[in-house]
Amino acid sequence: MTSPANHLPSPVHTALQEGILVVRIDNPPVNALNAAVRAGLQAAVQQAQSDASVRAVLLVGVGRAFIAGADIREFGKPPQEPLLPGVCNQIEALDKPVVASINGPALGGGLEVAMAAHYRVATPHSKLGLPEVTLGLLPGAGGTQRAPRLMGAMAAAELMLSGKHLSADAAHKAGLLDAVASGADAVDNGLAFVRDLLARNAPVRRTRDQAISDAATAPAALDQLAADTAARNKGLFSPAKIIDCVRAALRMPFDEGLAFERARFVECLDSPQRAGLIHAFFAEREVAKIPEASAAQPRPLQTIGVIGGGTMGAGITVAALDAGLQVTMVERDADSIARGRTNVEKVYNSLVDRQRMTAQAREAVLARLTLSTDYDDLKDVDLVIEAVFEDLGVKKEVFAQLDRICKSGAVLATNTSYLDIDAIAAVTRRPSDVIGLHFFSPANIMRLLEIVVAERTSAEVVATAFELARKMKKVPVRAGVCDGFIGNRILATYRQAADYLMEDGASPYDIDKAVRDFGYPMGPYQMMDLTGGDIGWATRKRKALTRDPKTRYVEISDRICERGWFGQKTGRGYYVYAQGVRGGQPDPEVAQIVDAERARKGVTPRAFSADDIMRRYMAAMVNEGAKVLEEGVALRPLDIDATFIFGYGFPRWRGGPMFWADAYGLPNVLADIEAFAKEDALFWQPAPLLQKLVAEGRGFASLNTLK
Ligand code: 3H9
Repeated sequence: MTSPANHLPSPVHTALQEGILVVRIDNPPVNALNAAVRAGLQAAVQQAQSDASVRAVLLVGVGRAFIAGADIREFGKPPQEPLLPGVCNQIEALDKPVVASINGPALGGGLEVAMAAHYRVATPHSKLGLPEVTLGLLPGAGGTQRAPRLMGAMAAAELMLSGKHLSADAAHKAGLLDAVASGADAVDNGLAFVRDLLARNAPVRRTRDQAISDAATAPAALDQLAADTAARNKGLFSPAKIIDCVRAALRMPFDEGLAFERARFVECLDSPQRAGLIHAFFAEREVAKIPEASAAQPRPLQTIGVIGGGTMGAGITVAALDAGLQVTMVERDADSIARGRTNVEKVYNSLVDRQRMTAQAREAVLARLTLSTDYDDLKDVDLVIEAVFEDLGVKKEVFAQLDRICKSGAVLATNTSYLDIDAIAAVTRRPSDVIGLHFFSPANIMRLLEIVVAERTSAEVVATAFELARKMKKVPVRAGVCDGFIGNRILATYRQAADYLMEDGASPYDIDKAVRDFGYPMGPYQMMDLTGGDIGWATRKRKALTRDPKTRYVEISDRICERGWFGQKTGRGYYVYAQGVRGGQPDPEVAQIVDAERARKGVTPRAFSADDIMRRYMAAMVNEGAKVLEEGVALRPLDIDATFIFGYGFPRWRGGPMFWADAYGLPNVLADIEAFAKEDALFWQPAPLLQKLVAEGRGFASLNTLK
């Protein structure tokens, strides 16, 4: 069979076996439903209809997935016939039984195809879900109408709003599957199932004809769910539309419900959030594509050493244990190692308390942890991560020790967040084995891992670090050495812009609110209170010696720290934190400090709207991002996007700062910077790369492919 779309062989093959038309979908890697697959499915339906010897149809996916959904690379391009909703309707309309035999993921449009079939069976390791919400969409091929008929309206709404994947067992219990097969082969499972149907003369059973089991109670429950969803998904477009579609399923005949769904789907498809979320989906995967991946193989990675049992060291230890690795944690004395053990155990105890883990499983994990106060115990580890106090001298001492002790070929990693890794590597006789692994706190939770490649780091060591990230399910971003690498360097710049705004007239509370309204979970001053003002204070003191005296320096944070107000941990920072009350309250005394600093500097406060605030905040972020790119500290704009989405709370639906900049328009970003430069030309120096892109009429997206 050829695909009419492009005259290539069709990715859908059919074969008649015992009167059963076996339809194999073969579009690696995950059988996404592109135009050729849709055309192939349509042709297979026509074949089944017109060939009298076909008694039933079996749909299977070749390889590791049934179907992972619509081909999301097609979104944003002109739609190509046949469209998936029509194909699903044709499958359902067949008057011979159609069975979907699922192996692996049946997601989004993939599950919609399966729900349009008359029966469903799956291998035990299959995953079923409607994750469109994570891409700014809703199930648009009948999913919002068929899922309520199979599993009930509320369960369907919850599945679609969560984007979660159900296990085969859970999907069976929920009513999505007729059976979980014991065998691993989808064709064998499916053939056995169809044979049984035929033997029983089982009828065609169309999902569209089934009643919704909770039709009486769902409307009121959906109102409550809608209210909860609005509160939970601030700023997101598609969740409310999903609920509207489920309401339509309850209220309208099936075909009207489908038309209603289609209209809402197109609204989602056209929304900028869809574009941002799909960019984030691909960025999450593209970051692992680095030059070293093709140039070298990772070294063996079974055993890890972690130096330090504080918050960071313990978090890294948990991440490594969760990845199935053997971990040796080293601390300087018995008290510190006991504290390290407690920090690690706390995480697993809490899982056991919340019944997310059995006590037995906790013991099995902790059995892979060795605690020691002797560096010599690191002599056999494959990779060691140092997470000690952030001081170059201390780190150099640690690396000199590691160089003496660790076996040849061990990867020596530092978790520094800004120190010069070349200088750390230089104290060893093996600088090519040294790399930065910058985890974010809490290290067992945060997805971002900045992999900092120093001057002499070998490709093999880089590949090993990426392999570690893969095992830990992190989002690895390759960064070069500079003060703060990608994330903290750009953060420092936009934080500076925020401080200027504050001194010039915006209150810290106005700034935090504008940033939250943009989509961040919290603003920069709330963040500072959370992480501890003393950390930034120490950095500012360190940098004071080298700071260009012409640079504008805002001292408000110093005034606050001088009072011992370091944020949440001291009960006071930019906000006051009353005992037992969640979140902080604005502090009138902080407002007085801000006023006093303005007066001391002779600044007459101006009014800034939320839009004024965000334009400066974002312009600073994007401009520094362009500089980071130009210097090769980040490989591509998408690496910066992934850094901020997965490590700094940047709203995923905006696609990351560089993607946002393209959408806002680079000429607009540049015009803003040039306007702000009239107030402070030193801070607002446009990045030459930004100027170049504007002059050439290009966007950051044009730099996303590696040469
Ligand atoms: C939808 O269905 C809309 C419909 O309701 C309505 C239509 C009208 N398309 O993640 P991996 C690529 S919306 C295109 O590394 P894993 C992926 O980029 C869709 N490409 O593997 C990667 O490419 P590369 C709803 C896709 O084993 C490669 O496949 N469905 C798609 O860790 C391997 O992916 C979803 O949201 C796609 N749909 O995980 C499911 N999916 O090798 C999205 C994957 O070049 N997909 N690719 O980097 C997933 O969740 C995971 O990929 C999956 C496999 C669990 C399937």
